[in-house]
Amino acid sequence: MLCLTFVLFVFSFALSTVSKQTPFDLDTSLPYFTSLNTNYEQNFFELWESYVNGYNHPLVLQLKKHDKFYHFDYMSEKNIFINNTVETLPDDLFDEIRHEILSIKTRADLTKFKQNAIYILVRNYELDSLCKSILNFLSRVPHPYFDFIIMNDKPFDPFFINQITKFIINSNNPTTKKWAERLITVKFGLIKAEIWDPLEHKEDYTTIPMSVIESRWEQQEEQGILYGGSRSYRNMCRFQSMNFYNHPSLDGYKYTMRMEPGVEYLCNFDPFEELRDGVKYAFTLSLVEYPETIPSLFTTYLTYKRDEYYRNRELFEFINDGIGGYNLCHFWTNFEVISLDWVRSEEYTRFMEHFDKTAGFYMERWGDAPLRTLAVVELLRIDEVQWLDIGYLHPPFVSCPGDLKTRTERQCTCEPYDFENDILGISLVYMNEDGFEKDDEEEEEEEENNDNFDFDRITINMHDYSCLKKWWRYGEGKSFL
Ligand SMILES: Nc1nc2c(ncn2[C@@H]2O[C@H](COP(=O)(O)OP(=O)(O)OP(=O)(O)O)[C@@H](O)[C@H]2O)c(=O)[nH]1
Ligand SMILES: [Mg+2]
Repeated sequence: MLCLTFVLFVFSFALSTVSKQTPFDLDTSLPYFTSLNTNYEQNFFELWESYVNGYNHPLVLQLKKHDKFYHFDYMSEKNIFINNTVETLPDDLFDEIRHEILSIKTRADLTKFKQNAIYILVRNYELDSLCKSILNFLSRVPHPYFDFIIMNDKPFDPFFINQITKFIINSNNPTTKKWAERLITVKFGLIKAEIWDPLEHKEDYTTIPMSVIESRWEQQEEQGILYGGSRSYRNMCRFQSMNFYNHPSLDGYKYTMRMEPGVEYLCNFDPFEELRDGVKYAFTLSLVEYPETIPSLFTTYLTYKRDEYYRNRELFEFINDGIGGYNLCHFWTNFEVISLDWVRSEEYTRFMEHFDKTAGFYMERWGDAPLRTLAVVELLRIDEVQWLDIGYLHPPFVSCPGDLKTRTERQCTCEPYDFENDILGISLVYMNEDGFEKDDEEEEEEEENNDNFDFDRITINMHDYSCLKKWWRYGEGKSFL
């Protein structure tokens, strides 16, 4: 049984206290254990009971009412912030932290450290691939004691919660375990239906009839547009573009690094420590968007009325195709480090609402990556954006530092060059056994046979997919090559 204290926060006053014990050692006597006792919570306990009794419980719990319930917070009973704030920590404990995390010299540094979080949006069935990414992350970051904020539009399965907290807090790594237990809180946030899926209250969202929207999805599906027929993918893109940072579980944090299930970090790095002062957005890969997913995005952008926020658009050349259009370059948001103060600002909100009111997220299939990119270009200065030269894999693309010294220092396990063809590349492609790129027929055959794709790392010419060269030219300037 996990030796975890299960702490439940809600944002309003407590209405009642639940007296059941869960295997997370829920201690209802703690003063901060409060509960609105919603159906969600009730269901959660029922689900838990069936779980401990060995029933084959459903993976996804259907939630009838979750308007008041926001998140569970988990921390070990050894967590030093259960009874302390940064200011009230005893001096000897603070000294111990300073010796462990050298970048923390003052209590203000510790406050700053605590304001960083890893943010993950995920589904219950992605448990395995998320655990792998988390384990990989924990082994790559020198002091991986950030809080984890994990969100879902469906209630998290208790088994999911159990495993994830175990990997993050009770990690088997003895060198990090002590501080993980003392410093990390893991929060499991539930996203309200009306925030996640505005079409549930369509009359408040758009006058476009549902039949019209659905026929657009069918058309896009027939055209073979990636996720063209998916409502949930669209909800996800809209949530990542203009909502995640307002979830109450992120209150009090100032920066998040986004993580996704299935990604790998191929070099040592620290997503927050490496940020220059004043940076509001950091990325590692920049690619070209599928044009058919965003037919009207750029014209919608051009109709945005600037006012006092107008900032000279220093970064516009990065997305300029030279003839008045969009060159499709975007930051790949599945890895991003982002200032929450920035995205919570009035200017960012107003910018996103301009797009959202056209219902383009649903009529077309706008990804959060081009949306975020346009916001960066519109609202940030060059010195507020940073390219992080780290090794990162989100299949099928990978980035790897081009500079040997960087790769050595960061202990990278990736290779950035195709030596044979003398090409600097960024990509992974599907390979057959002979080492040649798989053609469509081979891939289809594999899919039919349910074979796993073999990923083999080869690099391909970055001109074809990557916008990094443009970034070096119009953004910060290139730092290698
Ligand atoms: N809770 C929840 N999470 C979702 C949903 N759809 C996507 N996500 C998460 O949102 C993130 C982006 O979704 P992905 O499916 O990875 O989208 P993508 O990266 O554009 O596409 P892939 O190439 O398939 O990875 C991931 O962290 C997913 O786990 C959903 O319907 N519910
Ligand atoms: Mg993904």
